[in-house]
Amino acid sequence: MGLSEQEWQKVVDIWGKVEPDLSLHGQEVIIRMFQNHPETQERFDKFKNFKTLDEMKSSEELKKHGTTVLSALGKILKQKGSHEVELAPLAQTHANKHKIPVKYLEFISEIIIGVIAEKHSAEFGADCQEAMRKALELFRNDMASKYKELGYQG
Ligand code: CUS
Repeated sequence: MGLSEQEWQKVVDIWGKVEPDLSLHGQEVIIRMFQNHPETQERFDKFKNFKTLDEMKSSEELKKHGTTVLSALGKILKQKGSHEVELAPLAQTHANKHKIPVKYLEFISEIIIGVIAEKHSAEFGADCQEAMRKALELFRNDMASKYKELGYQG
């Protein structure tokens, strides 16, 4: 389950390629998420009425949300697994307020990997993808245990 130091380094390095363009990556992730898994869109009052791709693309709010999601995730990844302090408040709001099940975190993890693979194919080889997959799995597992502590079955 844990990642080696080399694996963490791969995760942190690729994140360094994502960060300069966080809002563009974030927008892409959220749009793809809503298109591939429309049920996730329903969770967000401010987004659930979007019907067309154009509507999604031109929404500053959606772009902002994408940035929020990826910056939260970036903070966590950079902790290389020692993310208790960063993760706890996130689990709290996602269990109690947003009600985002672990399944959706699984969806979004795969989409993030897909978006990075597309935009940074040269730097995001199989070993690097594997490291990122493991890091996101760890994140989800820890979110899931926090959810349970908080009484949210997720
Ligand atoms: O916002 C937030 O914060 C979250 C993230 C994390 C936890 C990482 N989210 Cu938002 C999530 C999701 C979305 O957005 C969409 C879909 C699904 C999920």
